[in-house]
Amino acid sequence: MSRTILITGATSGFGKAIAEKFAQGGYRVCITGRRADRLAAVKSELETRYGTTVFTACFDVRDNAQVDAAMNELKKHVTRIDILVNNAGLAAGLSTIDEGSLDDWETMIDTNVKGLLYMTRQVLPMMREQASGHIINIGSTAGKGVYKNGNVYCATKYAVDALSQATRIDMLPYGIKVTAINPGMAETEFSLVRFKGDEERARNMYAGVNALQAEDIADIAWYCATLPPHVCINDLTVTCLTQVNSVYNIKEADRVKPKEL
Ligand code: NDP
Ligand code: 8X3
Repeated sequence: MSRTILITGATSGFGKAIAEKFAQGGYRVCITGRRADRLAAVKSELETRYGTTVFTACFDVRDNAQVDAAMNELKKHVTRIDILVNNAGLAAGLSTIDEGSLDDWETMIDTNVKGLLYMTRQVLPMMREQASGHIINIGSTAGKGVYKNGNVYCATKYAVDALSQATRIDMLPYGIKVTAINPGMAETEFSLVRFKGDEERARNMYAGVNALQAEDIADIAWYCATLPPHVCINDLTVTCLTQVNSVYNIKEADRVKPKEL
C-alpha cells in the first residue's frame, strides 16, 4: 500500500508544493486548509496529474473542536499516517512590540503554536502505535534569530524549534523522526498575508532578491523523507544565496557575479 502524508496548509505556498511533490512520488496525500475551493482544486489537479488518492479536510487549525472533528472523519479513511507536515502558519503584521495588535498576536500564537500542537497530538498516537513515522515541522530563520518588528512571529517560530526538539526526545523510543525545516525568505503568499492583502508591499519584499520558491522547500522535504530509515535530519536551515539569517540579506544586484567558465 502507498505511504500516506498529511500536510496542513496545503492551499498555497510550501504546503501545496509539498503535496504535489509527494503525489508525484506516489504518496497518498491528505491536504488541509480553510479555503475549500482551493482544496478541491488541488485535489482535482493532483489526482488527474499523478493518479494518486487525495483526501481533503477543510478546517481551521486554531480551533481544536474543528481539528478533532476533521481528524475523526479522516481517520475513517486513513488508518496509517507516515508523515505529518505541520506547515499551516502565518505572520500577521510587522510592528514594534509596544504597538503590536493583540489580534495579530493571538492569530499567530493560535495558528503557529497551538495549531501545530493540536495536529501533533492527533497524529502522534497513531505513529507511536505504528512505531514509525515522521513529523516535519516548518519553522523559520525567524525561530533561529530575532529581527526588528518580528517579535511575536519570531517567538512562535522559536516555539516550533523547542517543540521539534521536545517531540524528538519524547518519541525517541518509538522510532519517530522529527525534522524541523527552517526556511528564510520565500516567495509564497506569506507576505501578502502578513501585509493583509497589500500586494505592492508584498511584492517589494522579494524584489531583486531571488528568494526561495515553494518548490525548493518541497524538494528539501522530499529529501528529508526519503533518507534511509536510520537517518534523520533533525534541523535544517535554508536561505536563498543573498540571505544569511533573519537580519542579514542583500539584493541580487549587490552580489559579485560568478566568473564565466
Ligand atoms: P502561504 O500563505 O502561502 O501558506 C500558508 C498556508 O497555511 C495556507 O495553505 C493557509 O491555508 C494555511 N493556514 C494559515 N492559517 C491557517 C489556519 N488558521 N488554519 C488552517 N490553515 C491555515 O505561506 P507559506 O507557504 O510561506 O507558509 C507556510 C509555512 O512556512 C508557515 O508556517 C510560515 O510561517 C512558514 N515560513 C514561511 C516563510 C516564507 O518566507 N514564505 C519562511 C519561513 C517559514 P488557508 O488560508 O486556506 O487556511
Ligand atoms: C518567514 C521568513 O524572514 O519573513 O518565516 O520571518 S521571515
